[in-house]
Parts: sequence; structure tokens; C-alpha cells
Amino acid sequence: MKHFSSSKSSGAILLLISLVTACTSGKSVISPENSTFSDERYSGGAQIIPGKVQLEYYNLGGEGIAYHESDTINSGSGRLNPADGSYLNEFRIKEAVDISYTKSRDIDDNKFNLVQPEMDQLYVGWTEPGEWIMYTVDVQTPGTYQIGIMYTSNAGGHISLSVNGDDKTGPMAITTTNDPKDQIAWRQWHHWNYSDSIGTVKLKKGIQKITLHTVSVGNMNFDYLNFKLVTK
Ligand SMILES: [Ca+2]
Ligand SMILES: [Ca+2]
Ligand SMILES: [Ca+2]
Repeated sequence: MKHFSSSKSSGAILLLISLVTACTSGKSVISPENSTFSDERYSGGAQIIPGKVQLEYYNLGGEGIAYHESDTINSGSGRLNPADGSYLNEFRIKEAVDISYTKSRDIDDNKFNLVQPEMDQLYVGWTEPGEWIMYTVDVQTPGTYQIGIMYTSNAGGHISLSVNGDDKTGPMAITTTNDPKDQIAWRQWHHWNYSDSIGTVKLKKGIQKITLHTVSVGNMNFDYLNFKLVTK
């Protein structure tokens, strides 16, 4: 996995802006790849473990630094969800990670959900094998964590987590949420489930980087990961 491939100039500029912003706001910046996203609704900084890591708040830095995408467009913001000036439809619209949000009117609140999601929740979608996304996290208690995930999966698949660049979980199976009883084909991408234990990971204390890899199949939507401490 390459974290420092030749970055595009737009990525470099974003990174520079985020570094300057972070420095002037007094946040500690350990390295460019730790630069975290923030906006008018999200204060930024490392996401705290134990707890939820919202997957739309991946790091700044662009392709090859904060994520790897199979294309250069955001298939959600500005495409599925047309640019209309709203926060949800234009969230990270210029970045290649594909982001949408849960919607009512029998889209994400359908009867085929295993767990009903909250509405207007941003999630990463259009996932493909080989894609990855990086998060700066602050682990407050070292130990072994149970990994939970709020997701949909059209056809099953596997994900893995690396910590500071090293694979720490191996492929973890994601159970399909496909339900043949749903006759609406596109809605097979919108059957939500929460799995409270897809695997475990041992984490040291402090600021570090967690990378979520889509290992096989793809066609999964990821809302958040949840890290629950099980042994110190
Ligand atoms: Ca994309
Ligand atoms: Ca994608
Ligand atoms: Ca989310």
C-alpha cells in the first residue's frame, strides 16, 4: 500500500491549507497524512476510540494519501445527489471517495432492513475491491477492541483494517444484506444492518492511523465503525 505516491497538485494544496489551518488553530499535526477533515458541522481532529468512527470523515490529502479510489469522481455528492447547495448533497463533492446519505420515502427506511438506520446519515458507498480510506484516530485506552459496523452489502464481501500501515485484522467477512424478496433491484444496496462483531483488533494508546480496505466483492455501503474495548 502506498501512502506517498505522487500526489496531485490539488491534493497538495488541500494538504497545505489543512496544515496551516491545523497549525493556526493549535491542533497538533504529526505528519501530513494525519490531517483530519473538518467543516461547519464537524469540528475535526482525531476520532476517539473507544467509540464510533464515522467513515465519511476520512483524512485530507487526496488520492494515494488519504484514500485510494478506482476513479476520480464522487458518485454520490453531485451525481446521485445533484449539486443543489445543500450540505448533504455536496458533502466532499470534489473528492473521489463516493458519499451519499440515508433517505426516507422507502429508500433507506425500507422493510428489508435488519436494523433501521437513522436518516440523513452520511456514508461511503460505491466500494470496490482494492479501494481504501484512512482515518486518524486517538485511542484513549490500549487493548483489544471488538469491531462493529453499520453497513449494507449487496453480495457479501470482505474488509480489513490496517493500523499505521500494517494489516491487523486480515480479511473480515461482511454478511450479505441482499434479500431476494425485495423486488426493487437498486434497493439491494440499501438494506441496512449493524454487526457488532466482525472481528477484533489490538490497539496501542495514542494518535494513529487506521485504514479501511475493501478486500473483496465491494458493493458495500459503510456508515461507521464502532470500537468496543473488550480486554485491556
Ligand atoms: Ca469514486
Ligand atoms: Ca469507490
Ligand atoms: Ca456516517
